[in-house]
Amino acid sequence: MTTPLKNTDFNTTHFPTWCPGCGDFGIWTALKNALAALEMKPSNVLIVYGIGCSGNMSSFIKSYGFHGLHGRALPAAIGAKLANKNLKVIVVGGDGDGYGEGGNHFIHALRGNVDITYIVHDNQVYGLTKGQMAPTTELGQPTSSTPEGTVDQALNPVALAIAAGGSFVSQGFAGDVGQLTQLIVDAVKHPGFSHVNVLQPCVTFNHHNTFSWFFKRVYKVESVQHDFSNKYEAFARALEWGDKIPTGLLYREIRPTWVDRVHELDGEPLATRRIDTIDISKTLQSFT
Ligand SMILES: Cc1ncc(C[n+]2csc(CCOP(=O)(O)OP(=O)(O)O)c2C)c(N)n1
Ligand code: SF4
Repeated sequence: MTTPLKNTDFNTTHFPTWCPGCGDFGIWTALKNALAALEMKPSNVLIVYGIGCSGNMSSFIKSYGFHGLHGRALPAAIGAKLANKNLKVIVVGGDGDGYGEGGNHFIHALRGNVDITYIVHDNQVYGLTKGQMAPTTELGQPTSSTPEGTVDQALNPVALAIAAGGSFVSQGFAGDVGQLTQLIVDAVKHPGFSHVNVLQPCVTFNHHNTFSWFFKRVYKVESVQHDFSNKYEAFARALEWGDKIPTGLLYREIRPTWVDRVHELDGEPLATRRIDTIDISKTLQSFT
């Protein structure tokens, strides 16, 4: 009998260098929890990282890793997945990296539906380079590059993901590690491109979207009987920002992956896909 994995099995010899209190710690814990719950050995998973405080996680998680160019994590990850379809591929990056520099890759990854998972640390600023405005910075928000306030409308990543054809679109919060762990587990098990946008307070450079600001606004979509298979309902929820912000699985559909489509062109029938359900409650209890 094999010994169950623990989240500490994914630690490296480096302790994170993030600012004390940064939301990145919650995402780091949730990702390690999820890898352990999924029984994914470090040698069976590739994590591709963007550039930023978020991408610095490459030094703090034990697995195969690739830390490439700013905004180019998704194409590297898709290439790796297509070269080795048995590899579990996860991408970790920031909102600047993924929705700014890499915005085009994000849109096309969503519609392509390659079977990888994309976790975005959405802190509404460029953290590593000291707090410049990011695509998700709220309109009018002063930042180090816009001291008098931004004039661009903020991008809504989850609404964009649904509109662009995402087959698994979800939103977590770095202050709720339990829910985020479950979302990452479900995302990795989803057959297709899965997107987890994580609301992640940057305690050093974003003094507006703080932990307490989010705690007052986030609510779990399960608590309002949200139908994640209804695209219109999902889109309406995804647009919410301000007084209330939804977390949880917003939208999911099962459709052929990019590889399935290629096989179809080769004359093979489309695979019948299903999502396995596993009970990770016991494993989760051991993390609390
Ligand atoms: C092509 C390119 N442009 C700019 C930079 C400088 N740069 C490094 S990290 C970064 C911002 C990262 O912000 P984000 O992706 O939001 O991640 P965070 O640090 O907030 O986690 C920038 C602009 C770079 N490395 N490469
Ligand atoms: S600058 Fe912000 S995002 Fe980066 S480690 Fe510090 S608190 Fe976290």
